[in-house]
Amino acid sequence: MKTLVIIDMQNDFLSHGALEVKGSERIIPLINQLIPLFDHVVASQDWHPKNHVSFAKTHGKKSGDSIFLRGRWRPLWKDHCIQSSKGAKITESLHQEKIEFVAYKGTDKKWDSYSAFFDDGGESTHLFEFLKKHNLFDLYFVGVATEYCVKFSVLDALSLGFSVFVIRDAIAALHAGEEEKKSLDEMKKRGAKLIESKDLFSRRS
Ligand code: VGL
Ligand code: ZN
Repeated sequence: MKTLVIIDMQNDFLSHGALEVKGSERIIPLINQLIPLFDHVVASQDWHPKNHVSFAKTHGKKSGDSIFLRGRWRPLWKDHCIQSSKGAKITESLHQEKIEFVAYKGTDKKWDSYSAFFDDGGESTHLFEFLKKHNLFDLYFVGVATEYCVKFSVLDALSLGFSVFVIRDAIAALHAGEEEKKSLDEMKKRGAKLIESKDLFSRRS
């Protein structure tokens, strides 16, 4: 059965948010139109404690700086999506009634988590367990940000054996351009099918 996976449509990633993703407002009405086409809907929420490892301030650095941590360079961000803050809320303009499960990610102070499935320490958000329990193996991804949470969630979903679709016009990138293109190519190469929302609408009519 087809499951829509809505990644991080939270106030902090929208306009005036701490980490604004340009184009994220534009995809809200589209996601709302897609929701009724799906049997199941799940979502993820970036959900950080204060002084999270991904925050520049935690390390006395500026956003945009990187730190070398546990084997690789990791970008540092402005404080964002702090647990229970307004910025961490899923935007009220999104129709949320059908959301059956929310994967909270980046909840451990010591680990970041771009993936909606596992954090960098390997801890599960229980999204995989939920999908498996309900036999939901066809996943359609929408949301933000293309080159971070969408990409890493998609790659994990592929590794876990799901059939993965990315609805190209219903995702948005933090940095549109080269990084965005590289991420789309990587998802495609690994086996994700890139589709357009019109492919889904037309199938119905
Ligand atoms: C994200 C940067 C930091 C995302 C989350 O949702 O793509 N990006 N935390
Ligand atoms: Zn984050």
